[in-house]
Amino acid sequence: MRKISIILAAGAMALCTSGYANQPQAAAPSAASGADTEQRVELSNFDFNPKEIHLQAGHAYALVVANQASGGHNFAAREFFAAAKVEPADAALITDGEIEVPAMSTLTVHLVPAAGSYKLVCTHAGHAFLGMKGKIVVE
Ligand SMILES: [Cu+2]
Repeated sequence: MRKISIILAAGAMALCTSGYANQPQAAAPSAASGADTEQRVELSNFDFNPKEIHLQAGHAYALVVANQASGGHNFAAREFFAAAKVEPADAALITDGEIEVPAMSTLTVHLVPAAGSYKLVCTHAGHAFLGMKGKIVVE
């Protein structure tokens, strides 16, 4: 008799806790919908972090390019930008497939990337040779 009542009590508790657990989960998707996914890329002497950027084709991103160095760098990915749908308001930030990022500054470009594998480099003299190259993979 005692064993059965313990099992029943445990079962009732499990039902209660699972009921509570569902409440915060239900609220999460609606809060996230509508906003662009942020993809941050850090530029330094002489590196991109991450070196390999993975994005989802057809998904809206806020590409945040942050230069933390005391000198200028750029985010050059001509084929990537040519294939992507760049938000018109941000198009002026891209010249010849390059985003020029002054020292200690951050620029954000909103875009929807197209599937493909693209080269990423910094075109400042010698920077790619020193390690400023990467890859953007859109699947
Ligand atoms: Cu550079």
